[in-house]
Amino acid sequence: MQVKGLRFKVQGSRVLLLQRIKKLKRDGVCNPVTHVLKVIKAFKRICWGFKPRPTSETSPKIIGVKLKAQNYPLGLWFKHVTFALHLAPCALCLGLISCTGNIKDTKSVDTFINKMVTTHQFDKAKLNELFQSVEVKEAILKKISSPAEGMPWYKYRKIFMTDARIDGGVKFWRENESALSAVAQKTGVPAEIIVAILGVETFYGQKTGNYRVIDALSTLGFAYPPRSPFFLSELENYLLLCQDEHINPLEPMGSYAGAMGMPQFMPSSFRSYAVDFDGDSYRDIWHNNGDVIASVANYFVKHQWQTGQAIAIRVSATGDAYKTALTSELKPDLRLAKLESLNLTISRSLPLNTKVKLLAFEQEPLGQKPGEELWAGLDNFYVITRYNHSPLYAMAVYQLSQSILNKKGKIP
Ligand SMILES: [Ca+2]
Repeated sequence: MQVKGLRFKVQGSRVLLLQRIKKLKRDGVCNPVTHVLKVIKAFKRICWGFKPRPTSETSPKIIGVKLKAQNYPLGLWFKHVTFALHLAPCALCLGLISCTGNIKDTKSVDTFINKMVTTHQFDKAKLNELFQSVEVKEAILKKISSPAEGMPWYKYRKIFMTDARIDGGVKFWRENESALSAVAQKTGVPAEIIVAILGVETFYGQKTGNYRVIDALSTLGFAYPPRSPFFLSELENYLLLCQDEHINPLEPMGSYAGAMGMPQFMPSSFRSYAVDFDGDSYRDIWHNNGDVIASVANYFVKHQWQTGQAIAIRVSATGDAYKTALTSELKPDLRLAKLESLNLTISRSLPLNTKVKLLAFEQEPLGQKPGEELWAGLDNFYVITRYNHSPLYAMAVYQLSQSILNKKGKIP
């Protein structure tokens, strides 16, 4: 049982361990990886050379596994089993530790540093010193694989449409009334949308992330091949913004994906859209609510927010003809006349030349039949999806904004 249990533990850890280590090794990220891989390889050879016997509760030690029918000398088998039993726990620990180590002296980091030196005239020695303090975090690699946007709307909505988040929005609005009013008047972006963005992103600044931004961007840039170009570009932008804003790159904290401050701007967004509201020459999206509010509004202005226009409107359908209009694209693509031809009725009158995007949001199933709620997303709904490319996200922001607005109006 002991051996069998150990075997399954190793197999259960295989996905976490071998995939990560192989990726890290391929990228040359962790120095201990080569050693760990050898140990794991030896252990894998041994453990996967056997298969379980039918369960035997009384089986001691080696009983419970048996050799596969293959050429595997008994002497070598015992030698390997002994070796594996001694080293397996050590290998697992080393494997996990190696995935949370620093990343100095690797080829990909050197390439990145050289680019920063040649393109932006950074000091090579200082960058080498900086990256000696940067760590690859296994927890970040796990989180990037399971975003909340993968869940159905009726579950996603419950995360954000809570009394606490609505009340928090009213409170934040009241505490920052003057900045919100000034920014809304100047930009045309409604205060309730700015407040709702901050509510969804960070609970009004209460949850801005527990990772050093540089660790998050380096982990995903150097150790997560599917998004490596994107995150290396963000790392480049991050170092540039730290230089511009006179920030120590090791200090700012953010999300596991490197999103920063109260509005969770990625570094490239910070450089393009963050603004200084209070005139102190710094764009402080971590602590200065005025800068935060103005920066969120500026993000929407730069993505063509349409002042005074609706965001999303409920639609009802007769029959199934509307389903041909449901696509993964988010940009409004249907004229109102087309809606009528698909037997759709919009709950509010709009100018005839308005374009909308038909969106279906999955409702909690009643019995065996899944339900859906239909909405027409307008240009401003599309603008919200530029903040996060998800219709669920944009709908959560919109509905939260309306709840905050209603509640604020009801409380004197
Ligand atoms: Ca400022």
